[in-house]
Formats: sequence, C-alpha cells, structure tokens
Amino acid sequence: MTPRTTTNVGIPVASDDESLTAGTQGPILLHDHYLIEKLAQFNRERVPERIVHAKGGGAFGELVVTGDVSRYTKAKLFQPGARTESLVRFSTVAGEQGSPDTWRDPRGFAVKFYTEDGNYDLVGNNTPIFFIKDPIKFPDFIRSQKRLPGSGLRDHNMQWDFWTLRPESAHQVTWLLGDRGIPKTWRHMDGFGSHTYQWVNADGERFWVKYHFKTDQGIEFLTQDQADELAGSDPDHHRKDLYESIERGEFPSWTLKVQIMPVADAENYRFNPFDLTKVWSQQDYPLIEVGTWTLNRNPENFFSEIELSSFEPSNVVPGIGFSPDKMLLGRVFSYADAHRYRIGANYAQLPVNSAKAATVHSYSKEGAMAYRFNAPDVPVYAPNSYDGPHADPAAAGDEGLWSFDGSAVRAGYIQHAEDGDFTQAGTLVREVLDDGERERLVDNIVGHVLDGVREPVLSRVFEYWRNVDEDLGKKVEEGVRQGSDS
Ligand code: HDE
Repeated sequence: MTPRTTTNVGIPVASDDESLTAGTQGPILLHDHYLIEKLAQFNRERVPERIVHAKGGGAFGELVVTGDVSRYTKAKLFQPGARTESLVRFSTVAGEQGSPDTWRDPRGFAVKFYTEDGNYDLVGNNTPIFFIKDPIKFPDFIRSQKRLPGSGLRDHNMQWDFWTLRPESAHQVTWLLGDRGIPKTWRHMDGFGSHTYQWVNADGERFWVKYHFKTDQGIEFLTQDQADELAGSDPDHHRKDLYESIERGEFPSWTLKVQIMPVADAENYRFNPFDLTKVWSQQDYPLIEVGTWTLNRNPENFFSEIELSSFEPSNVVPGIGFSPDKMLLGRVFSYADAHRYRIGANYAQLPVNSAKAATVHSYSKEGAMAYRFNAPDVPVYAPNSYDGPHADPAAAGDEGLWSFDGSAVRAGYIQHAEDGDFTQAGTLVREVLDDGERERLVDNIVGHVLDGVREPVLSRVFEYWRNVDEDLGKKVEEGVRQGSDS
C-alpha cells in the first residue's frame, strides 16, 4: 500500500499540490506549517563540502586476511583469517563537488575498517607520495591548485609558481602528469597509505610500515584527450562506473600488501623513511601480502553514507601507531577538526561513522545532534566510585610512540645519503616509465604549461624538469617553445 505523506514528525499532510490561502486569490496563510517545513528543509539540505576531496563516491566491502603478518602487528583486523567490514570513499582533490571525475589530480583512497577495537581509518591516495613534506605548507599548496581570488578561475601559472618554488613537489608532480594522473576508473588504480606508519606486535616489538592496495583489475588510465571528452560528456564517470559495477555483481578487489622496515634500519636508510615525498625501494623492502579487500555493496543513500562519511588518520587501533612523518602528524589534528566544522560535534554518532563492531564507552556527551547516551547510572566523570569506564593502557596498546630528543626547532628533515628533491623523480622517469609513458608525460607537461604559464614562472618550469631529467627537460622546453610559436 502506498504510504501517506507526513510531516517530519509523522503527521499526515493534506496536500503537496496547493498551499493554504485565504480564498483562491488570497495570501498564503502563515500557519501552513507544512509548506514552511518543506521550503525551510530544502534550504538546509546541504552541508559544507569538503575543503579538499569534495567530489567523490564510495562503497562498502570487506577485508579478508589471507597472509600472516602477526609477527609485525597485533592489530586484530590484520590477524590470519580475520574478516572486517570496510567503507571506502574515492575522490579527486582540488575540484569542487560538481567538478568532473576525470580532471587530472591525485585520487583520494579513504578506507574505514569497522574493527572490534573501534574504527580504523587508513586515509590514503592513489599515489605513494605527496607534494610537500610539512603540513604548514598545505593550505598554500591547495590554494595554488584551486582558484584565483579575482576571477574565481583555475590557473596553471599559479600551480606551477607553487610547484617550482617548492621543488620537493617534483616526485609527485611527475607522477601526477604521467598516466597515473587520470585513472580509467577507481577500480583500475592502486591505493596507498602513503605515509610511514608504525606496527607493534604482541611482544611490543615495533616496525615501520607502508601500505599498498594493488588493484586486481590491473592499472588502466585515460589520456588527456579521453579525460577532457569525458569531463564534458560524463562528469560523474568514475562514480557511475563503481556504482554500476557493483550493481552488476562485478565486485572490484585489491590485494593489500605492506612493506616492513625494522626500526633499526630507519636511521641509515638511503632515504629519510618519514619523508612523504619519497618511497622505499621495493628491492630494499619487498611487498608482503596481507589479504584481499573487496567492494561488494553500494550505499543505500549517497548523502547519508558517503557525503556524511568521515575519515581521520587519528583513528588508529591497538597494534598500529604514527611515525615522525610531519605530514601524518598534521593530519592527525586536521581531520577531526574538519569533521566537527563540516558535519557537527557528534559526527561519530552518525551511523556510517559509528563503531559498528565495537562498543563505545565514552564520557563525551550532549552537544548538537547528540542521540547516543550512556545509561543513567554511568557517571559523567572519571575517576569515579561507581564502575564508570576506566582507561586501560594494556588494551589501548602503547600508542605507537617512538624515541626522540632535542629542543623545539623549526627545521627540515635530516638529509639521508640519497635524499634530494629530484632524485626519485629522476629514477621514476628513467627506470620505471617506458618510452610510451615518457612520451605521454612530456606531452601532458607541455599541454599543461602551454595553458597560461608565463615568465618568470616559465623559466623555472624548464629548470625544474631539467633537474628531474636533462633529456626530459630539453623535450619539455622544445615542446613549449614550439607550441607557443604555432
Ligand atoms: Fe587530506 N584532508 N590533508 N590528505 N585528505 C582532508 O578532511 C589534510 C593529505 C585525503 O573522502 C580534509 O574531511 C592536511 C595527504 C583524503 O572524506 C582535511 C594535509 C593525503 C581526504 C585534510 C593533508 C590526504 C582528505 C578535508 C597535509 C594522502 C578525503 C575534508 C598535512 C596520504 C577523505 C576532510 C574523504 C581530506 C587535511 C594531505 C588524503 C582538510 C592538513 C598527504 C583521501 O582535513
């Protein structure tokens, strides 16, 4: 039977066709509260979009551990045979909510695991690295990738001004302007935790760890022309592909692998292992298989389960900790702050963000939209004499701390033997890319630079690429000079 329309509190309504007026030509009556409720609710349907990663999509799934990494971590979700429900949100970075999925950009790869020790969020990207090393540069970086203050337009000159004044960006920019900068679909890209995290095993032994989600669908990309065409004809191309693939029962999967570095190796490794602009060589630290992560359920409601979802690097569970990576530590503050602003103080009580597989015994209470509450006999303070929740260091794990010394300083990372802003970008170009990939990289750079980049930025662009690789830099300059002459 068709349900009766009601107000938001269940009262049957008279009409969705006519407002209440004094006579057929008279004024609308103020007490047509249903009309007012409809119009007022409509005005309040939006929450602020994410300041970055605004455009995205996601799905639910499951991690099944097929390997054995228990010697490295006691985290329950990574124990042999463990199965854990999961949520992912894929996204672009700089585009606003209505922007095309196929703009050239890193892709957000935000994963939530609903574990029995609470929700674990691994908030990564589809690239193993990032543009900068210190969070203090992040707002400037993002603003340079978004819009000019006067015209409100995006501006490649501004992007290259920032990148060439922050040469640490070279490795990520090389990745971004190559084939991986526009994945064919979210199913055809790898995911990375990007940062160095810490794992702690049952004996309290610590390891540094990097996460890799290797797509089982194979890596596929879009050329710039294909992406430009789709940006116009199908701006939600990636969101639609994931949704329809799951609807068809074609469940995409990734093989989760990790690199493990003994703590003792870190100090003398050839690269600073906490520098987010660097990768660890897989010859030095081979990939170890953890399990299979499969996406097999679409959201029932996009707004409530994807738009209102929240992911935060601070959500780590026992057996997992942080590292000296300054970018990670900046993020550990920023995400919960962003959620409180965007979706309210009690965002963790929203169904999609709540601890589904663990019981919450928190002293947090009240505040806007609070609807979870403790039983009346649970004290609202700790310590107390009435069996209220108490902290348990043994259960909490040792919070993944590490040893450090020294007074407060503002200084860059200690340089390791092969550190350098262009080292790994050059290795990527010369030893990882094949001829076709190098050719498309040059074409993409030239096309991007020809769109508005001018002196004094332009000369720095040529120097930037010569520093990455002399031959590549030469080809970029030739391409731009020819393009600007034609
Ligand atoms: Fe983010 N980032 N980020 N980011 N980020 C956000 O949190 C931030 C960085 C990433 O689908 C924001 O909820 C800082 C690296 C993803 O909901 C914000 C720094 C990586 C998502 C924020 C970084 C990421 C975000 C905006 C420099 C990959 C979307 C909205 C230290 C390793 C998650 C929000 C989702 C979202 C802060 C850099 C990935 C503003 C301060 C590096 C996938 O809090």
